[in-house]
Amino acid sequence: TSQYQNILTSRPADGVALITLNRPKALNALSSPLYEELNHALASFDADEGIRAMVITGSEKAFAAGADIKEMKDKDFSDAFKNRFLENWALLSQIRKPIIAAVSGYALGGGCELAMMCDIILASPTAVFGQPEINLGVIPGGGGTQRIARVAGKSIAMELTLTGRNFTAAEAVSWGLVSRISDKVLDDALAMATTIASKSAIAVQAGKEAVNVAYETSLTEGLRYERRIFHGLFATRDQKEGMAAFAEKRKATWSHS
Ligand code: CO8
Repeated sequence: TSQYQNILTSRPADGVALITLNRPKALNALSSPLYEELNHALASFDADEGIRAMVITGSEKAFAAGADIKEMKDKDFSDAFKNRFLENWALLSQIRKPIIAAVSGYALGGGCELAMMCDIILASPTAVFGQPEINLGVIPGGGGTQRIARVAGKSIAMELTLTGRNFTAAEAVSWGLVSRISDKVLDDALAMATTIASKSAIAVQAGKEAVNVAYETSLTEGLRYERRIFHGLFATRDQKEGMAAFAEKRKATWSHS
C-alpha cells in the first residue's frame, strides 16, 4: 500500500518518476496534506539516483482546481502569517531534476501556478487554465502574477489577474506559457521525460539551472553564469564520454557524473 493518501507515485520508465494528484472528489484541490505529500515525493525522487526526470499530472477532468478553498476560507492573517500558510509551495523550485506538468482539464488558481512552477508544461486540448482568485476576493499567491507577467507580459498578466477569466491551451501556447498541445498529453510528457532521462543527468541539471537564471538576473550576468557552468562541465566524466563517443562514432554511455 502507498504511503500517500492524496497522490499516486510510480516509475513508468527507466529514470522517470510519475506523480499523479489524486483527490478526485475535490478536483485535486491542493490541500495542505496533499501538498505535504507532493513535497515529500518530489524531495524523495530528487534524492533518488535512479530518477532523472519527473512528470506531474492530474486526472482527465482536473490537473488541480486550485488551493483548497474550504481549508482557506476561515483563515485570518495572523494564522496565515505565523504558520507560513502555503509557503512550502516554494519547495518545488528547489528541485534540481526536471519536472514536466502534463495538464488536462482544470488548472485553476494554485493549479495553474503549480503547472507554471514546473519546468515544461504540456497541455491537452481540454485544458482550462486560469487565475480566478479575484472572484474569491484575493489575488494569486503562488507566483501567478509574477510568472505570467515574465512570460506573457504585463497586458496579459493584468487581464488574467484582474478579470479572473479562464484561458485555453491554445492561448497558453501562443503566450509561451505552455510548450505544446497534445491529444495524449500524459504519454507525450512521459516520452519527453524518458528522452531527458536518457541524457547525462549532471548536464541536464546544469541546463535547468542555467535556464532558470534567465528569470532571475540580467543578460550579462546570465551569460556569465551559463559560461561558468559550461566551463565547469569539462570537469565531468560525462563530458569526456560524450565527446569521445562522438569522435569514435559510438553511442555515449553516461555515468551521470
Ligand atoms: N477547493 C476546494 N474544493 C474544490 C475546489 C477548490 N479549489 N475546486 C473544486 N472543489 C470541490 C467542489 O467544492 C466540489 O465539492 P463537493 O462535491 O463537496 O461540493 C467538487 O470539488 C467538485 O467541484 P464542482 O462541483 O464545483 O465541479 P464543476 O465541474 O461544477 O466545476 C470548477 C468545476 C469550475 C473547477 C469549480 O469547481 C470551481 O470553480 N472551483 C474553484 C476554482 C478556483 O477558484 N480556484 C482557485 C482557488 S484559490 C487559489 O488557488 C489560491 C492559490 C494560492 C497559492 C499560494 C501558494 C503559495
